[in-house]
Amino acid sequence: MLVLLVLSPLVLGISLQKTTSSDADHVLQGWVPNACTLVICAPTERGPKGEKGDQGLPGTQELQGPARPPAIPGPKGDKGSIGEKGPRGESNLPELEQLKTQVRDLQSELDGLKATITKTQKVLLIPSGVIVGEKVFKTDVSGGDYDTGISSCSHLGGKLASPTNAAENNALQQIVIWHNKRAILGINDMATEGKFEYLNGEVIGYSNWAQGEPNNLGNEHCVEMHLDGKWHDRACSLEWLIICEF
Ligand code: MAN
Ligand code: CA
Repeated sequence: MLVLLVLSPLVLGISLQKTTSSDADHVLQGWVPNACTLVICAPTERGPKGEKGDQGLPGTQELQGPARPPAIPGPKGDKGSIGEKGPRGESNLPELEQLKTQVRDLQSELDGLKATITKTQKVLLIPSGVIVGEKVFKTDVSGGDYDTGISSCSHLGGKLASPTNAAENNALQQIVIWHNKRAILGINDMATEGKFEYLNGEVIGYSNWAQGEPNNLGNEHCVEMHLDGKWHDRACSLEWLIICEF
């Protein structure tokens, strides 16, 4: 009984709330098993207007911008060469300044990585290859005459080495020295005596002839590099270290 007394106001309260909805009959139907008191007591006509209720709770705040992202911490690693790093973590610097610092740090990190890659490539190529500019000279340490050189380099996807400037000549000379063998170049004057050309038929734009060369001694149409990096014209049937370029 006591329980009923306690519960009835609750039931009543809930039921009254429901009756204020637009479909009171439907709602009452739904509550019939436990709300007979309400059915009996509910007036058929509207009573006088009640006073206005309390003002509702304020709505949730809207249109607030998204939460500011936390400060971006600087990347790990050594201090770059460009200035001191800013404070890590919660910095008061404007976001743009933080980004600029990050870009600088990344740039110096990238420079470091590039240098490491270059060095690694260089070390891995020794003693059979050298990188110079965009070009790579490499030997598989095979030997042969001019025709063999042409075909074996082509087979490997390259060309017989043809230095086109002093830097390339020095790089090629390095391999010649490492192997202590003269190398055959991708240069000849087979088409016209004395007119040396690259393999594509273009007249050479750079040369490093030894003193007195080319002398065509006994009909020499090929070119070899000696250990001092100097060139000599030689008979194409001789054998040399084959160095290709890629
Ligand atoms: C031969 C000739 C010379 C050349 C030497 C190189 O004597 O081809 O021109 O300089 O060989 O050993
Ligand atoms: Ca010669």
